[in-house]
Amino acid sequence: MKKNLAYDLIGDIHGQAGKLQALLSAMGYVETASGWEAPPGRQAIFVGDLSDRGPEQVRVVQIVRSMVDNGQALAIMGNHEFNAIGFATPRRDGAGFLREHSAEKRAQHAEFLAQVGEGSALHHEILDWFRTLPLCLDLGELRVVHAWWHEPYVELVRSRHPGGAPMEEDFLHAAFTKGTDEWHAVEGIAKGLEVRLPDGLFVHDHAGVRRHDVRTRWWLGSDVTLQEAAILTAGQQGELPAQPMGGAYAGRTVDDVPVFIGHYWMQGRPVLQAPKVACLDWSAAGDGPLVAYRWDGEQVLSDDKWVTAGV
Ligand SMILES: [Mn+2]
Repeated sequence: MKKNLAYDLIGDIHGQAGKLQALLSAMGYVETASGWEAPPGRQAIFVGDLSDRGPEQVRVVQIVRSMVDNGQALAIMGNHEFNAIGFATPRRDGAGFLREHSAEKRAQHAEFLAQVGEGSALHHEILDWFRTLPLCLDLGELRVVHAWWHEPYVELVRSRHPGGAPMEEDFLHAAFTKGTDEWHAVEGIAKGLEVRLPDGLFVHDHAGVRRHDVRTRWWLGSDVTLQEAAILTAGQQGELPAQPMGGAYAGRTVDDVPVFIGHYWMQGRPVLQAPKVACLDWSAAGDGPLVAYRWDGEQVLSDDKWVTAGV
């Protein structure tokens, strides 16, 4: 297999096939009879969350899967793929499914279930492919994870599920059992570092749901205040106190290998989160663009390398 010199890292697509095709075209990828082809010496990397929410989720999976099969792309699992697997996997004890079928969780997943046909052969085929995706990638000179590169969790998931082969039943059951090491690791890697707000405080997430936990900018390190670290939708930043995060907080700055992430519904024009941290999710699921970072081997990232499409 050819050695790739350069990668185009692509953010959370959430069924927006039009934005994906526009972005690939903008970067010189070409659609052929066997799928989309990367420019010579390049390969795409998808950071997860292909599914849920958008109008053409099956199409997006087809495009990305054919690119992976043809050596034109790599892909990792996001929390939405992980949840899709759990939603359709029966518990061994017969008590329902690994991810509960509550009204809230079914609503989050309803578009996907409708588009694939819940329980259909296509549904199972897509999930079988999702199960082969790794939760993170370490390519030596760059690292890719959906939400949080946290070394202890990375080591655990790599040893239990390196990707390529389907995620095993034992690991899957453990990862959907709250409080296990596997549960903590997958929660962290695919959903990020969340902290509980002080008593009585809450914020609203991008869907307007009241939350007592907030996602944090783990990449700012541990010497930050709650107000600085919390990732909030516009207008809420001043509502949290400027109190230190405390000794147990696991945030860490990235000083070695650049890390690419998705997940966080960033707003506005794409910018780096830190010299070695790029978030690729700029709300393509909503009104935002689908975003790529064109990486050519640099160890310190640059705001000159963004490509956007779809708005
Ligand atoms: Mn996500």
